Amino acid sequence: APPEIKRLALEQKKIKHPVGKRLIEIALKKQSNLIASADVITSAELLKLAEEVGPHIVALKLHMDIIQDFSFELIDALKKIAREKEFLLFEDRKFGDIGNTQELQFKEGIYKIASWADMITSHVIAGEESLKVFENVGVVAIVEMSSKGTLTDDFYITKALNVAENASNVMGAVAQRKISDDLLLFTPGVNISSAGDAKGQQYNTPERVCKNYHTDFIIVGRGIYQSADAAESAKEYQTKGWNAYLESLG
Ligand code: BMP
Repeated sequence: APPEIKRLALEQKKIKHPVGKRLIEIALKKQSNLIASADVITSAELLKLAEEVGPHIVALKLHMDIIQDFSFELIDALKKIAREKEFLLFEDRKFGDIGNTQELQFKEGIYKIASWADMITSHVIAGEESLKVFENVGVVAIVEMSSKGTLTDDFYITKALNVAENASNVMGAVAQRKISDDLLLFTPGVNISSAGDAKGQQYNTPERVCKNYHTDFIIVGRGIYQSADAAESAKEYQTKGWNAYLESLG
């Protein structure tokens, strides 16, 4: 597709948040709308994966609390790879408490997420004011989940989107449907070769989420980190995701 279409596609979104703008900038430069979910449990595996998928992704999504040997050396090493390969660090913490508790979980404890994460996920169940504590970070609101039987029905989604759109630090939302142009849309539950797992996860292809949901960013976990060659499969998801994104513009 011609470059002016690419420019239009991402700039049509009315994103004011600096982290959202940075993500769009990286996406255009790398021609990627891929976020790899690094759900591995050791520092060594995480760093290896970050090196391998780094060139193909816009952000690396983390669950830092599953790492058995967490340390700030890991954070420093990750930051270095993120800088070199140009991607953001996205902690999928899914906060879901009152503001005061979320603030402690965000800034304190072992992980001190506020000191290194570019982006975080948060539920919006505690209401708009609870989100104010997330400063100097791009917040991605969980408005709809990918799993079978999720409680995020249409009524919840409408109310959650309303909270997300009113909070100035929220740059995007996790959902399985089209949302407004005021927020970036992130869609997990993406896999080329599987329909789901035995624990409720449900998968769609990159084509489906880009064309049917108008997803901006696809999130891929096991499809990449459990494949025989993570770099190769990241490249495949990058190509499939980006092409589907361009085609979704019509
Ligand atoms: P996988 O592609 O291996 O199923 O991993 C999906 C990732 O996205 C996991 O890290 C999960 O926590 C996250 N996720 C999800 O699957 N569904 C949602 O609705 C929200 C998520 O953050």
